[in-house]
Amino acid sequence: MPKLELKVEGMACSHCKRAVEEALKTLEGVTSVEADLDSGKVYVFYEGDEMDLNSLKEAVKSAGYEVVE
Ligand SMILES: [Cu+2]
Repeated sequence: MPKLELKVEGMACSHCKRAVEEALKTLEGVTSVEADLDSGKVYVFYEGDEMDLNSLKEAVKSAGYEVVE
């Protein structure tokens, strides 16, 4: 399964982690999301040809966090 790796700023606790994961999971094509609080890395697993990076960024932003990479 294809995977994208994002670096997200602002996640401080398990609530942040869940907020980011849930926001990304609502996107079309996304099958699962795993956020790591320590590193700020968020792994997005998806199906289909390509995932639109901008919609991922928007979803993270609307949850109140920022994709920095
Ligand atoms: Cu938090």
